[in-house]
Amino acid sequence: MRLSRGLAAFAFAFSAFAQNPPAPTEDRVGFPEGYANWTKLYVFDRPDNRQIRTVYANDAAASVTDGNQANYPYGSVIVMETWNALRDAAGNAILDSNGRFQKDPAATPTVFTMRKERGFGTAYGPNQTGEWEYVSYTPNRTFATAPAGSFACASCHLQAGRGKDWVFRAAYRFKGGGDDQSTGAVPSGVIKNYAFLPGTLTVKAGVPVTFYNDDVVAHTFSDDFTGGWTSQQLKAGSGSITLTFPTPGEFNYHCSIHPNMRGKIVVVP
Ligand code: HEC
Ligand SMILES: [Cu+2]
Repeated sequence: MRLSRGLAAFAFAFSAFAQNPPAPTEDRVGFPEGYANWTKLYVFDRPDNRQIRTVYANDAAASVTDGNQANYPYGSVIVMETWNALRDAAGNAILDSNGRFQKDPAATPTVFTMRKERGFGTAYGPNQTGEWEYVSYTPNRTFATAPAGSFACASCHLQAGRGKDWVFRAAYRFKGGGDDQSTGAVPSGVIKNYAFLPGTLTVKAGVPVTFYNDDVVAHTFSDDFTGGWTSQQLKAGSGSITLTFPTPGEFNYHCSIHPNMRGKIVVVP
C-alpha cells in the first residue's frame, strides 16, 4: 500500500518535471519558398547519420561578413536542407567521384529553418538564442518540428554561441580561398595541433580522400619531392582538400609553413 502511494507520488512529480521547455506556439518563421535559389553557404556531409546538409541564406543573412557574425540583420533566414545520402547494402554512403555524398533520389528532404526578427525568441525562456525562432518543414509545407517542439532547436543552437549569433559552422561559410576549400566532405585525415593525423594513412588507389584543417592556424599539404606539388593554404577550422592517388605507392608530405610537420600516405591497389 505504502509502496504504491509512493510510486504514484513519484509519477506525479516526474510528469510535472517532464513538461516541455517553453517555446513559441505560433509559426512566425514560415516555409522558405524558393530557398534552393538562395545563396548556398556550404554543403556538409554528415557521416553519423549519412545526410547531406545544404545550408542556404536569404539576401539579408548572406550579407553577413566575417567581422559581423555576431549580429545578423533582422529579416535573416537560414535554411538547412537535410537529405539522406545514397547508401550501399551495408548502409555506408556511396561517394561520388569527388569523394562527396550523393542525394538519394528516393528520399524526402527536411527543411530546417531559422528566422531572425526584432523581438523574436523570447518564448524560449532560458533557451533563448538571441532573436531567432526555429521550425522545420517537409517539402509539403507541413511541420517536421512544429513551433511547440522547437525548444530543442534553440537549446542545441545555444552551443554555437553569442559571438556567432547562434549560427553553427561559421568557419565553413567565411572561407578564405577558392571553392576547393572548406568542402564539408568527411575527412579521412585531419590536421590538429601542428600534426597530420593519422601520421600514416592507407588509402585505396583511385578513391578520393579528404584532409581537413581542424587547427587554429593555416597549414599546407606539400609533396616531399623537391619542386613537388603543394596545396594552397588550408584555412584554420575550415580548410580542406580532397586528393585522389591513381597509382599504388608511398607518398611523403609535409607542411610548407611548418616543415617539421610530416606525414605519409600509403596507396594500396
Ligand atoms: C543537437 C543539436 C541541434 C539541434 C537539436 C538542432 N540543430 Fe540546427 N544545427 C546544429 C549543428 C551542429 C549545425 C551545423 C551543421 C551540422 O553540424 O550538422 C546546425 C545547423 C543548422 C542550420 C544552418 C545554420 C547553422 O547554424 O549552421 C539551421 C538553419 C538549423 N540548424 C536549424 C535548426 C532547426 C530549425 C532545428 C529544430 C527543428 C535545429 N536546427 C535543431 C545543431 C542542432
Ligand atoms: Cu603547418
